[in-house]
Amino acid sequence: MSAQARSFNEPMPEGTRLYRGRLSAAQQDALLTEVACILRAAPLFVPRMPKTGRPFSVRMSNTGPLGWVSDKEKGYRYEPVHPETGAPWPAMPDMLLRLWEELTDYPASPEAGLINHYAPGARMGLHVDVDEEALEAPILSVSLGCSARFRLGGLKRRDPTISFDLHGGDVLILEGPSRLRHHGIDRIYPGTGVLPEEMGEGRINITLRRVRRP
Ligand SMILES: O=C(O)CCC(=O)C(=O)O
Ligand SMILES: [Mn+2]
Repeated sequence: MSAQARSFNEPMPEGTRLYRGRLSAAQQDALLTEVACILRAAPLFVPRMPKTGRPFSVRMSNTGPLGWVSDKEKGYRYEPVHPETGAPWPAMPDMLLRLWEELTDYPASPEAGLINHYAPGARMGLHVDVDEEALEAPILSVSLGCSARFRLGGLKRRDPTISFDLHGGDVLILEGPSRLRHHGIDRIYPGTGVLPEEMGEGRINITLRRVRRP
């Protein structure tokens, strides 16, 4: 195991846990194969901003009983079915459920696995994950494919931010005092990772969330 894979917590604010290289190359490949299968059943869609209808640059899909969606009319929310196909979201891979069990002590499974696809040029503005009732549950996010610049802010939008890179195989957890920190992706670094061919160049991020209180 490389020194990078072993490093556990870089200096991070309380409640922010970064596991560098938590997934081996073989585990990343296996997970990407599962994601490819999920995306065949639940194709990436373009979410839109509430009210303006402006498209996100990130395309999304979901796995698990609930999926995060957003459109002009009804805004940010969780839905049990895909907004375009109307089909239930595909089941969450065991690997992700096990990762949640191993790294969190939350007493219930995640309900939503939001899959974000960043093509070169895509980004995600500074935001807070706040559409969940179970705000006491951690957010666990897995990075695959190309590396990206992650920005972590404070509880208020204008608080100072820190930035660090997330690479394929990294796992980031926001919980407790960090659960409501602002965060976003400034950019991805094309050419730094590989996705299955049908996904094209870019980065996949899977964000596991508990939505309802158990
Ligand atoms: O892509 C990432 O690493 C972050 C994604 C994110 O913050 C979200 O989906 O809410
Ligand atoms: Mn988020």
